[in-house]
Amino acid sequence: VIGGQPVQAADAPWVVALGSRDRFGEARSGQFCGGVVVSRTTVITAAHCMSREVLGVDRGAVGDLRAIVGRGDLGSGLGEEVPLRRVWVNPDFDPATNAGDVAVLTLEREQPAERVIPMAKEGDAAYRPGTTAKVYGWGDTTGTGNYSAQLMASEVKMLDDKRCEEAYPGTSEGTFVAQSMVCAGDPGGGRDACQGDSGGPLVARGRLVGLVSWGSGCAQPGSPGVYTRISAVAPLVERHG
Ligand code: 4AZ
Repeated sequence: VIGGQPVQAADAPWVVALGSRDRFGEARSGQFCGGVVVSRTTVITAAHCMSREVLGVDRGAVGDLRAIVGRGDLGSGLGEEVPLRRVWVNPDFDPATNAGDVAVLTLEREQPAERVIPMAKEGDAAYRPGTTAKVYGWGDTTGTGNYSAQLMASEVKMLDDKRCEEAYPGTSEGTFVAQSMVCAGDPGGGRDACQGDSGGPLVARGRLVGLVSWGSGCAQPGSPGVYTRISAVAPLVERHG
């Protein structure tokens, strides 16, 4: 997260770090993506977080993946590392446009209800352009590879689809598709999600509105962040969670 502030786990209990058991000896608990608790046994993340490139051969099998909950500081032993019972990656995820960037992870252990954030529905006021939102993650804080051990959050604005349609008409990074994506950012630049934040939450009005998905660079004026539209994937999440 660029332009953010540190956040304690207690203030964002639904934020998840995805790590891998074979990397727990490394700094930052082997964190490689974010996720969100959307039911007592379900975490969602980006489909692209489950790709071979992101998981990496050295990260071992999917059986070694862990959802780390209740741990703001990845250097601490707080919270718990929950194994996954099941991983469902949206088969309709399109890596050319990035549409449908969602995966559903079923947890081995039920989580307290306090860790669950409600998903926004279509037409929710939280999607209105101009609404203040927050994006959370342990990703790059500078755009130069400075990952954070502490959970960070940055305030951004929900932006009109037009902003992203103009910025991403069909670029090498992806194509903005309004029905399955959300546009958010800081029009002046300076605040944004970045590498390592993928799969983590975008929250507005107490509801999950997006998952960090893609963009061109980080926090550049005129290149907003693009998020998986939660209202569009909620039915899939309910079916596979
Ligand atoms: C990434 O590479 C990434 N600025 C995530 C979010 C954004 C750009 C890149 C949005 O995971």
